[in-house]
Amino acid sequence: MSSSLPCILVPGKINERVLQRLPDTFEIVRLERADPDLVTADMVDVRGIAVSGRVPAGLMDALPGLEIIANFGVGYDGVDVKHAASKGIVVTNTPDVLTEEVADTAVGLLINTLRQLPQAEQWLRQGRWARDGAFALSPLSLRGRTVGLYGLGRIGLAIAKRLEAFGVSVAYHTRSPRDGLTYAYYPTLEGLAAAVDTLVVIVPGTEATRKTVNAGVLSALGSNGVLINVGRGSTVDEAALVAALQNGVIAGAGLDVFDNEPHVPDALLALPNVSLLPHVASASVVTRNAMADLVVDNLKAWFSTGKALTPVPETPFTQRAG
Ligand code: A2R
Repeated sequence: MSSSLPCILVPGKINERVLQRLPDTFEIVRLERADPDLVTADMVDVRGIAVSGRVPAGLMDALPGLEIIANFGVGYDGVDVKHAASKGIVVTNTPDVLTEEVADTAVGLLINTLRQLPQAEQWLRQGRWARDGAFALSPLSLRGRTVGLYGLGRIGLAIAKRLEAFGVSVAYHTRSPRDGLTYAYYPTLEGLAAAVDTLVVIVPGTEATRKTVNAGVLSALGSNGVLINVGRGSTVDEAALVAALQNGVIAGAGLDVFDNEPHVPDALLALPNVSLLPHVASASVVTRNAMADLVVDNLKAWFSTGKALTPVPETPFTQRAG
């Protein structure tokens, strides 16, 4: 690790385009996983991390020259951002470039959940249409629904705009109301859940949002209620959700994210009234390429101008100000 190019550590797996683009400007070091015990003495030159996944405090502490962590994804709950901020390390994420893709997927998942389209396709593929006749009518529909958004940031707003075009009412809960919008605002999540029959979760996975979609919220959503989660699995109390789905407390759920990915509880897999996706909301080639480019461009900007393109709010540092 003696070249004059800044040295970037890539722990674990990351999008191929990041690995293709980094060597133009950087020296690359790979680590099997984000484990400080795997760091060797020659990694003392590491000045940046490009990561899709976790960066624990211990890994930051093991790299004395670390200046920047470029996270692949808008959610950066895998990075110990508090620790990074305390050490003056800038953390970047990939906002905006995935907003429309995730909003598209959220609406697709909502309709799949309500209209059982994945199950209907299986019916066709298994030859049951010809053998057994028409697929059963879906008990649920988007028609006449009121959708509550838990989170109305970049992605939440893009979902809300799509839902307006579908002719359904939209309401939301965030900590502070957004100016200039006509959607009904609810200062509590339980208040929102009680006012709507469809709840779409699109908040970040933080301590403040952890398990906030709990038994009380699900009960307020009611027996015609549908929960869609495209934010983070940690926001939903999964055991309470399974119980609510099993007992008819709510009618159905569509989930792209889970508490312990890639492991999905058997109890969820066994339920007929859920639609499950393997965390694919942003997972198209075009959008993942744009995210990869933003990871690399953040690192390039940091080492050429001293300013990252998209630092997270907790680490608004520049190289000069530190
Ligand atoms: O609470 P506010 O006013 O800061 O609104 C933000 C809301 N939010 C919360 N709402 C209620 N209780 C909380 N504890 C809470 N924390 C945050 O979530 C805002 O409306 C929204 C976040 O929006 P953005 O920062 O623009 O994020 P973006 O790009 O929409 O992505 C959201 C999440 C990512 O963090 C990933 O976990 C996932 O979607 O892909």
